[in-house]
Formats: sequence, C-alpha cells, structure tokens
Amino acid sequence: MDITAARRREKRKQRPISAALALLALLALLALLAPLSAPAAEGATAYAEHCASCHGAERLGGMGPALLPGNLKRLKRDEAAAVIRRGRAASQMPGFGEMLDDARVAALVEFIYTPLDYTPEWSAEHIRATRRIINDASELVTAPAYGADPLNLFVVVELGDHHATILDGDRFEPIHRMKTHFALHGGPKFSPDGRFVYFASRDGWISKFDLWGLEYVAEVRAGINTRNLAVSGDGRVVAVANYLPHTLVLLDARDLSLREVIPVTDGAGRTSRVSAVYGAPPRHSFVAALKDIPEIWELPVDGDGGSGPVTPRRIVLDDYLDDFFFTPDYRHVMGAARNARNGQVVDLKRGVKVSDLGLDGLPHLGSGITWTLDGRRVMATPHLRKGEVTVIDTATWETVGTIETQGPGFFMRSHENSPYAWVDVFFGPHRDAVHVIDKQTLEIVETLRPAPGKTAAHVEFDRDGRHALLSIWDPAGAVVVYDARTLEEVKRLPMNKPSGKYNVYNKITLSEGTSH
Ligand code: DHE
Repeated sequence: MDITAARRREKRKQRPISAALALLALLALLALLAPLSAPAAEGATAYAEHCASCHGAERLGGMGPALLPGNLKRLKRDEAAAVIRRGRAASQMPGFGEMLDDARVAALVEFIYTPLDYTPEWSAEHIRATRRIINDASELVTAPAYGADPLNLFVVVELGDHHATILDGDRFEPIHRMKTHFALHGGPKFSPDGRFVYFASRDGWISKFDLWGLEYVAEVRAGINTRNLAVSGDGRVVAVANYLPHTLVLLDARDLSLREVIPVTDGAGRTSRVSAVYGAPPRHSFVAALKDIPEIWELPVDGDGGSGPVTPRRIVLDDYLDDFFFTPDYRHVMGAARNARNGQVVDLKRGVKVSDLGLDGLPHLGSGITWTLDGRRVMATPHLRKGEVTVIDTATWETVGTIETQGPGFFMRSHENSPYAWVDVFFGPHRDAVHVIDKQTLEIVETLRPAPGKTAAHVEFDRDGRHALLSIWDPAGAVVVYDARTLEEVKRLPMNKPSGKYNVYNKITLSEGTSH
C-alpha cells in the first residue's frame, strides 16, 4: 500500500462519528484553509451551517443523499439552485430561499459540484471491519418470547427518535420498542418464515433483528449511502443497493457476513448509483434498477447457488429507472425515471422493453398495489407531483382509470379481503387527508382526517385485512387503527413520528395490497 493511500485510510478511520463533531472539525479546517477563494469558502461555510447535518459533514450523505459531482450528474446547476431555494418535493429537503441570498446559493452550488480531494471508499475490507454479531445464532430463543401471533406482528418504524416498535396485530398493543440506526429508509424486509426482520439505514447500516427473542442478531455497514435492501426468496442472501459507493452488496442472511461486493459499472468506465433492489422469488433472483446507467440488472443468487461470484444479467433500456414495480407473476417490471414523461414496461423473461406507460406525474411505483377489476389485473400508483392515482391494466398496459385526489400522495395500500384501497395526500395543504377508494367503482368513498393539520400517511393492513393502520407523521404522532370495513377508528397508539408499518404475514405471503 503506498503512503498516501495509507494516510487516507488512517484519516478515514479517524473520521468523527458524530455529525456535530464533524461539523466543528470542518469549520476549524476551513479557518486554516487560507487559499480557499472567497466564494468557495462561502459555499463551504453555508454547507456546514445548513446542509451538513443531513448530507454529512464530508458530503458523503446521511439522511439526505451524498452531494458530490458524480451523484449530481442528472441535476443541472440551476436546478440544484432551485432545490436549495425551494426544497425538493417528495423528500425531507426543505427550502432555504429565505435564509440564503442568491450569492450564497450560487456559492453553495459551486461547492457541492466541486470534487472531493479524495475518493470515498467503502471496500469489502471496510464492510467486514464493521460487522458485529450481537447475539450468536446458538443463543437465540427456540420459541417466541410472548403470547401474540408472531405472524400478525407489525414492525413500526418511528423516525422521530430512530426507534422501532413491535406491535401485536391482534390486540394492537406494543410488545417491544428498540433503538434503530439513524434514519431508516425503505421497507424493512423479512426472512421467508417471518422470524427475522432486516433494516437498512440511509447511511448504510444493515441490522438483523429476531422477532421471536426481540433482540438484534447482527449488524454491518454495507455502504456510505444506501437506498434499500432485499432478501432472496430462499432467505439466504441479503442484497443492498448503494448510492455511495456505486455497488450492490450481497450478504449472508444468517450473520450478515460479506459474500460479495459487485461494482456497478457499464464496463466502459461509467459507474452508477443503484435506485433500488428487490427480491424476485419466482425468478430466483434479485432485480435492481440503476440511476446513472439505463439498465436493469438481474442477479441470479437464489436456490442453492450464490456461493460463487454473481454475474449480473444486464437489460439495456432507453431510459433510467428511479422506481419500479413487479407484476404479481414477476414477469414484468413497470418502471419510471423521476424526470421522465412516461414510464416503461420491461419483460424480464425476454429482456426487452415492451411498452410505454402513461405515467407523467412522478409515480411512486414502489408503493403500487394490484387487484382484480372487471376480470383484469390492474395496478394502481400514486404520484409524487400530481394529485391523482393512475390505474393501469397489466395485460394491455393501458390506463383504465384516473382518480383525482386532494394532492400528491406517497403510499397506497389495500388487502385481498378489503374492497377499499387507501392512498395518502402527503404533500400540500391537504396532507392531513387520506382517501379511501372503492376498488371496483374507482370512486373515493371517504376522506379521513385523523389529526387535522398533521401529515397522515402510510397504511398497512393486519393479516386478515380487518384493520388498517395509519401513521400520523409527527413527534407527537400516533398509529391510528381503523376498522377496515366501517372505517371507524378503533384505537390510537401514541408514537414518535411513525413512518412505515409492516405486517409480517402480508409481507411474507406477498399480499397484493402491500409492498414487497
Ligand atoms: Fe422513500 C420506500 C425511494 C423519499 C419514506 N423509498 C422507498 C423505496 C424507494 C424509495 C426506492 C422502496 C424501498 C424498499 O421498500 O425496499 N424515497 C425514495 C426516493 O427516491 C425519495 C423520493 C427521495 C429520497 O430522499 O430518497 C424518497 N421516502 C422518502 C421520504 O422523504 C420519506 C417519506 C421519509 C423518509 O423516511 O425519508 C420516505 N420510503 C419511505 C418509506 C418506505 C419507502 C416509509 C417504505 C414503504 C413501504 O411500505 O414499503
């Protein structure tokens, strides 16, 4: 190893772990860097003041994405300035227009498009060094440590203080609450038998939790900025999609030990962030969409293989995919780029694009659901930029219905046993509203406002579809339990900014009404 690399490595090892300390260190460093030009210094100072707490002191990402030229390739500078001024729809990014004048915004843009003076690295070696066995497999309990139905538990992520609550899905009583890593994002994923749940945090930590013994099993940091994780259909492999570095990471699901780091590259020097990765159980594979290379990758890691290096199957597309959805048979991927005018359908068997989709409102396809309407299988998705839900026939790919809502929505849910689909109005003045839609008439039959003025979002049903649980996204928030037939409130459980709720049974049976 050369001395510079060793020094860099040492420097990285010494990185302060707390954002506050890192911020102080950065400010001190700025004071010493006399040669910085005035605008560059101004940008760095503005960054330390306003951005570092979410995007990381070194711009490597945290709650927010990494702000490095490579990650901003698809964002023009004037668009970046607009995001700084006005915030970003469909994310936690607020606007700073009232705090920063035009010169400071310009300096900030300059700063975030300036390359780092080192290449952030998160190699196999770094990953291995972070792995920690918290409870050895031999010490885990042999039966659930409580009386509740282990398959009707809900895992509720509470973003307010970075905790998760395990909820008895019959009595709606919390049975356990534990600390999580900072800023979990994406759906936690379950082992196929529902015993274990895996969490991913935005800053790359993957944790495995035993839902019988109610204790963590292991954890590992698989990336610097992570999108999500997936578990293979046979439960043996965990795949992690990273923004930074540009990798897919495969872990052994038993103890989170590293199996493989797969660099995401087109083979011609271009690398890419991974938009998301999902398990495709009937295909015995993982499927990943890429953000900077217009390709879908399929990783055949299921079955008893997967112990050797994985060769991704690459499907070349004519546009990027930021978000996607599988048809129930996992034959087709319905995907869209955030800035696209249309979505696209890819046939995974043939490896080709087969249709365009009429989706132009920034669809949040990851939260789409399906049901049967007039004998045909339809999928429905809310949009992050438009107050409507689009309903698409999954045989013809035609839009069969558009339901106008009171504003753009984030999450949509239903259940095989429920006649209704629920969609939130996450953005705008009606963000406290949730619509209940009749799945056959496509009419809104009820608009609920469980806590006027507070964001109401993300529904999940219990295992038999009799109750629907809804989050009030507020530090003094709650999970509100509704009778899914009468739409009457049954119970309200105080929680600290609860975000997603995940029912074990619905997830492991791949219910048509929830995300997988
Ligand atoms: Fe999410 C799931 C992408 C912003 C809360 N979000 C997902 C998934 C993707 C995604 C690809 C599916 C992963 C999975 O289930 O494995 N989210 C994005 C974005 O690109 C976006 C718009 C910008 C970003 O900042 O990354 C974004 N998401 C947010 C938020 O601002 C939310 C509301 C708050 C937060 O936690 O940051 C948010 N996203 C969620 C939740 C899920 C999710 C709760 C899981 C939904 C589920 O039920 O499965």
